[in-house]
Amino acid sequence: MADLRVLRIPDSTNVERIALAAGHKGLTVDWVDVDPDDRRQVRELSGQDLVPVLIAEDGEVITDSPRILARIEAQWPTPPLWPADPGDAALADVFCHRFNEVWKGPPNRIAALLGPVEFDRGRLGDSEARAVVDDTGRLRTWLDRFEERLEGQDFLGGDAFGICDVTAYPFLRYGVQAPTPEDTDPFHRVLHELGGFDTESHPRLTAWVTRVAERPQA
Ligand SMILES: N[C@@H](CCC(=O)N[C@@H](CS)C(=O)NCC(=O)O)C(=O)O
Repeated sequence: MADLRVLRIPDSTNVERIALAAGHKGLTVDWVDVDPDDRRQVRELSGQDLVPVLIAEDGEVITDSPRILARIEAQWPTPPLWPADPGDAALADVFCHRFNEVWKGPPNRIAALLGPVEFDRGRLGDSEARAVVDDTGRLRTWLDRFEERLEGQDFLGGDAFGICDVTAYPFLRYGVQAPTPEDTDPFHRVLHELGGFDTESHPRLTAWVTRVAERPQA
């Protein structure tokens, strides 16, 4: 029997967080593949439509990747995802909270404006076009902050792979890696096309993507 049972859809950034965390801890996952266009199973089990959803051994159903990651850390503390020092652990939580609640805003808003098929800026009104420019600026400025953060350290939280990398990598990696042809999520396209970076523009962040891409995933 696997250590974890998790509902997922293809190309889900938040699901990839669980795969990275489980890989780090050497846990096995029984993945339950859900049709993205038919969420009945997800809804019946968890009362909402989003994945990942963890079904714990005791039958508890947990939604929301940060809560699932906290649960995994509590049950399998070694090797850790959070720093041992309480102050550093609190700072890692602040980073993750900001990533989830603030960083995701601009690319999500741009994806909503540009639409799923064509990034047709021509049909945007003036204020919408300005919003895309402003949010693209935010996305790119924050790439610079990540680049600065990686000076002298291999991972976003310090010298060791941890919760900050698990939280950010599935999103930031699109800055280097193109979405697969099957992946039609406009959010991923925004991250790749407007949030793109390379060894010239962001050498440390690009090397970090390569480093985390080599980590095991369940
Ligand atoms: N806050 C949730 C967000 C979950 C979420 O947005 N999941 C996406 C996949 S990454 C989803 O199920 N989206 C619905 C859809 O694609 O229709 C988490 O971190 O788990």
